[in-house]
Amino acid sequence: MVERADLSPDRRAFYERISPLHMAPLWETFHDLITKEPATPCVPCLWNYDQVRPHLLEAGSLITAKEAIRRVLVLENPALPGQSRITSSLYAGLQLVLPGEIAPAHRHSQSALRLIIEGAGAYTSVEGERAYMEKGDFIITGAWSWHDHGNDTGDPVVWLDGLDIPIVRLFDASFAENYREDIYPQSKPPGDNAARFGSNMLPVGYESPGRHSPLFRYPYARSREALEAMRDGQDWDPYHGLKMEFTNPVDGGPAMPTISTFIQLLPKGFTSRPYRATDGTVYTVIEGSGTTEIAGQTLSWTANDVFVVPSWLPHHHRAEDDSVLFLFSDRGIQQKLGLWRERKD
Ligand code: GTQ
Repeated sequence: MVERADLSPDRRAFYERISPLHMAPLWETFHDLITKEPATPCVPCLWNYDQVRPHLLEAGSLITAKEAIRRVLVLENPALPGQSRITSSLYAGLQLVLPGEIAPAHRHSQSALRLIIEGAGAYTSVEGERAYMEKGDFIITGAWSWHDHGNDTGDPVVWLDGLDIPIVRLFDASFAENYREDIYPQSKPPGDNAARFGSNMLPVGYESPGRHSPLFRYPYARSREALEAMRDGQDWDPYHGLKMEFTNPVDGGPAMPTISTFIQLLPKGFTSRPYRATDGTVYTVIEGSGTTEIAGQTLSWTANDVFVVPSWLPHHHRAEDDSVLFLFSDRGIQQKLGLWRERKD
């Protein structure tokens, strides 16, 4: 019901009469619904890893990965508390798997990505093949893929999870299933996926069973080497430095239909020009340090920090050191729907 002091008595009475019929006057909400420009409810925010890490490890002493199913601290946009959203359309969280633990096998409609922050040698198993994790590696678990996580190393492993939970929620289209055992049977040797789909070849006659990339591990060592090689060209984009998108080798589109993913190199001393786009974006700092100014607010970041730049807020970066950022957003789905826009201010 519209609560407004300046509402005339006859209009108020009318609104009260139609309310029990589950109707409301559009003219009272029109300008909030159809805004002239994006008006995100989200705010910029940074999670400093050194500050967050002790709490994540404390969660490790409160609950096992198995009991929790997924032991994750959700990164909530401060303007959307309790909604498990870092932007309006995306979810992010930090997941901890301690030595000897497993996170049991399941699958769901939601697409997931992992960006490894700490630890080396733990694994995510995707459809029966283990992807061993190193810092900076980017791993996808496409919609409805069986996956479990495990850590046979002596150290904790932490990664950033990015999922399209709010998108699937928007459509009320969530399904999920647990596997009957904790660990999904290993049917392929580690590396099989990289050989088939990550070697600039595809199996002849290959038809993708899903909409996501069949390649599920994008190793940091390879992405980093590529960025370093391109750097020699000194061909810096004034808005992006050097920015590359991770693609599905089958169609060249985003690695997952609902989540687009990028890696960005900003050389020491580089200041990007002010830029904005309709895709609210989650950044993880893989290497380096710097600042990002977002609509007048400055976030200072260093390795392992996570921060969010909401939709359509003008922003620019300054790298204090050679910096590599991993980004994810809903850009691909917006582009498919004809909604995506950018502005180079
Ligand atoms: O690893 O499967 O952060 O299902 C949230 C939901 C991680 C996962 C999350 C999940 C997962």
